[in-house]
Amino acid sequence: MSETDTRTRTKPKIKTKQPKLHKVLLVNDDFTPREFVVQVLKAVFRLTADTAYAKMMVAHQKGVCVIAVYTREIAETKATEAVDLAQQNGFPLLFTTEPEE
Ligand code: NFA
Repeated sequence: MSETDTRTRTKPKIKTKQPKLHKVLLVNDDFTPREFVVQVLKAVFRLTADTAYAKMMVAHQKGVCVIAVYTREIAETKATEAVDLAQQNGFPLLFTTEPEE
């Protein structure tokens, strides 16, 4: 004779949320050489030469370009790394971060 299973089967609610993503923005300036910007985009953000050149040109022509999106800490670390690299080479190149909508 079979018995009824009376165990509670409620699935525990998983409370983890997706972390908010943050954009890294490249800001145009009149002094940093185009080739240096491309080198930074390749080294810090692992862009291909073609993508790096295209994004550099968007910032050059429009004033700003989204380079990539990451979790907040990674976005901030990469932006800082890129700005440090520029400063070590005497360029005023600027990267900023902001949360995605
Ligand atoms: N505007 C810079 C130049 O003409 C190139 C540049 C592009 C700088 C994108 C910063 C960001 N040398």
